[in-house]
Amino acid sequence: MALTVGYEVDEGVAVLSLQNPPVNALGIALRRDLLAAFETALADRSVRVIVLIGQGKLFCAGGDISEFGKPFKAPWVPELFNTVEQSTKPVIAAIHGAALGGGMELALACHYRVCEARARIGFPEVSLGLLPGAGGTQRAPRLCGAETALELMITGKSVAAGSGAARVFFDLIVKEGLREAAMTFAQRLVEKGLPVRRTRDARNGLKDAAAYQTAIAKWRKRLGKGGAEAPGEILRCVEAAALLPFDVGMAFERAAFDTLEQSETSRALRHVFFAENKVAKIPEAKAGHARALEQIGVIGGGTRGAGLVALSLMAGFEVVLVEKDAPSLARALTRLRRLLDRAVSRGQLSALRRDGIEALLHGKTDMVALSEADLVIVAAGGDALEQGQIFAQLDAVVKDGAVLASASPFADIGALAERTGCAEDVLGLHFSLPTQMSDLVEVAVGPASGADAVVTATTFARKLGKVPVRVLGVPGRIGGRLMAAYQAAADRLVMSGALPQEVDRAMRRWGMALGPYQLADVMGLERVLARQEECGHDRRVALLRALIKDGRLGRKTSKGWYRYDADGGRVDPEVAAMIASLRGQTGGGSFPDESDIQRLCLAAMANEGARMVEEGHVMRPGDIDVAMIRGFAFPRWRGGPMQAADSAGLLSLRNLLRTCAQDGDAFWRPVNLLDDLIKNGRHFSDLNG
Ligand code: T1G
Repeated sequence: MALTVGYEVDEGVAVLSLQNPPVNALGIALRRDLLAAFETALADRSVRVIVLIGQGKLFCAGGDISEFGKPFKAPWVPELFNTVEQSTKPVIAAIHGAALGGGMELALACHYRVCEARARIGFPEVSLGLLPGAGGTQRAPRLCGAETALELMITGKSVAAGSGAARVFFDLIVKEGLREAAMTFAQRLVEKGLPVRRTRDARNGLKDAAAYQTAIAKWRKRLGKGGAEAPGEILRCVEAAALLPFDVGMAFERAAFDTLEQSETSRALRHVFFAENKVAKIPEAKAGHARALEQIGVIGGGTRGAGLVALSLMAGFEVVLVEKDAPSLARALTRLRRLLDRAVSRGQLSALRRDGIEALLHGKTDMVALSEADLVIVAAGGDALEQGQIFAQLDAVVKDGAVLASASPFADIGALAERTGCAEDVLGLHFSLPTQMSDLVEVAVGPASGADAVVTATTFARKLGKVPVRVLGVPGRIGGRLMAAYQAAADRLVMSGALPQEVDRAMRRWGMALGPYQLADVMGLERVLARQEECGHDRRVALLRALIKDGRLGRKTSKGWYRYDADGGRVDPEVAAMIASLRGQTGGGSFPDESDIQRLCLAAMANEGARMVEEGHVMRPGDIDVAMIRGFAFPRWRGGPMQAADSAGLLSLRNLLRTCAQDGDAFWRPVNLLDDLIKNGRHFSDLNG
């Protein structure tokens, strides 16, 4: 087994190189090899100074996240870093690329730090539901004070080592020549006979006690009373750093870390970290190659189309926008300019770039203008027939190899491909709305979609800063189908005794940003009805139809499931009366309590997700989790519907579905995959590969 730590001695300087690709994560092999190399350097009488440096693209990305949730193997990082800090010979960290989490904590345990100015440093543990558990909460504040420590640890954001507050961690910051600079620094240490300098003994960051306490109070107020798990624990550990002796503070940090590491939230967030890495692993990536992408065509400048044009322009692409006639084009350009101006106000686009960006845009009313486009997105055309006609016309216009994508979440990609002579270049690109704010792009693959087209479309989505998730190109995609199942479950609950506001409150308390009825009013009830019908839930939409018939289309008509005025939305007694009247016809059932509402909605989503896995629509349950978190505001700290179902227990959810299915409503019938997993003692997470 190749050593994960290189060792060489150069004129009394022992250089220990971390070489555990791809990111020098502090897995057990690296920890053991680092300890052994360190002990060798300490025992080698010719060694006067020790330099730690990373091989590859960065210094160290921290603890090995795949090890969490399992018993830790010695040496665990806090102990290893204490060994580094207790060294009798000066230890220098030489940082390039990134020092994140445990990587930055390793640097803090060293006595001196030399860093490349552009290297990223930070403590992203909070994004995993954790805290810096290898001395970071105790050592960092001793150097940088509470404000910078809390800003870095509670936001989890990385900063350039050469920027503002981060400089305080480093003795020398260089633009390039890191290794030479570190070696020169080491020689100087020897020449000057500089001693070891333990961060645990530093006081600079603690000297101004008032400022320290002010920062603690500010962040405590910002976190609010509850103080969400990891952020609240980080605050308490940083506060302890100023109050407790170092070793007691370390014990305090370790206890807090162990509690978080065992929590459902951290397990869920660690799952999302790997799931988001895995969505990139698509079968087409092996054989496919991304084609050149310079000019993007967009047909249709409505809400979705204008959003796509804005995103493409902001990503630097030349864009040809085609509308059916001049008035429509004028309206589309007005919509687009509003989006670009809003991007400037949000800081997503500089005013300077805003001025010049329209030079990349060509507004046209004839598809022949798309003859040079590398990728064309069809964001127009209502039903399948219209979409099919557009694709047939496109086929006659575009150049060989142009990728043709439907933006509609309900388009049947196979059917559209048959209307062209280039089926291998046809697929779907469904940007969840609002296109500017949502990260998700569902790459809908048809039966004939070629690897190059899929890789090209996926690359395009990434260049727009989106998260592409692969799905089969059948109507509904991931988000549409799971949100339709969520809505269908809620509608059944309302017809069996719950009120819309009770379902909404239950789901908001469970962690959803909005309940299904609030969301329906935002989306528009006609669009919800169309989605329910497209996804096969057209039997239980009588109530929805009744509201639409009553002119209740959602927020845009100031009434939908709720009534809206200047003060926002409020419960509308008329809706309750409509429900009672309809329920009277079907007979209300027992009123489900809040946890039943939550479990039933989760069970419905997870069951639909299991169906998509079983039918091969998606590659992994984790892909569904990423899609729902990134595109449909599913709470990240729940890990996504499939992870949440694992956490809730598949057996109990399956039994809940079975109970509901007893009255013959097929909607609740558990799919076979659920039974298979339960029978074999497995979980959705076992299918993530
Ligand atoms: N542990 C395990 N695997 C990791 C990893 C990590 N820390 N970081 C990356 N990987 C894998 C990743 O899954 C992918 O695998 C491959 O490496 C390349 O990653 C004790 C408790 C450093 C900015 O949260 O942010 O330290 O998909 O594609 O785009 O107090 O990786 O190829 O099989 O993302 O160049 C805290 C997480 C850990 C940093 C590089 N550290 N990593 O981005 O590469 S907890 C983090 C990143 C901790 C201590 C605490 C990024 C990156 P595969 P990649 P990249």
